[in-house]
Amino acid sequence: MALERTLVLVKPDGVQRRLVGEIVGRLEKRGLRLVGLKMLQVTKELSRQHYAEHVSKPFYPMLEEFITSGPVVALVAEGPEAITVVRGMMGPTNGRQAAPGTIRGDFGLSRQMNLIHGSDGPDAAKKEIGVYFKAEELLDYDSPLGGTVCAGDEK
Ligand code: D4T
Repeated sequence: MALERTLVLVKPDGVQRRLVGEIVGRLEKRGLRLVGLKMLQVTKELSRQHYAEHVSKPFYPMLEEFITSGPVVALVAEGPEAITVVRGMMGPTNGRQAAPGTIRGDFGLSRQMNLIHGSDGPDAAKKEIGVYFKAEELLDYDSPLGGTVCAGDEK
């Protein structure tokens, strides 16, 4: 079992709807450890870096307009299988198809304004953490309560 780091964004709709605490709180309550956290304005250049695989798709101009429309909260969450765990908590891309209990299923109805981004695999996580955070912005700190979140052989 791998201890992983994943990049999470609370997108502009999440910030505007005052859902930052709710979304970040869910990640914390699940047991994930925050190792980096900040609010920032995504620029067009940053959007193109983040969504490089989507830049040539028909929906990209609208996606760029949305993701640059207001501040986002970016964070790096760490935990055993954190990438899969966060993807499960998010629910599928389209909020209308997301099950109750997921973040998108509890708070969203949109495919574009879907509140949260989470890396979809280890390669994406590595790339996206590098896009949003400098190495010195990620903090390694003692976490005595970590022992109550999962057993040693689960990390
Ligand atoms: P992100 O990457 O934001 O966590 O979302 P997903 O991983 O769930 O979804 P994705 O990469 O397929 O899409 C990225 C982003 O584009 C928006 N989108 C997607 C859109 O506006 N119209 C579309 O047709 C699609 C497929 C939603 C998320």
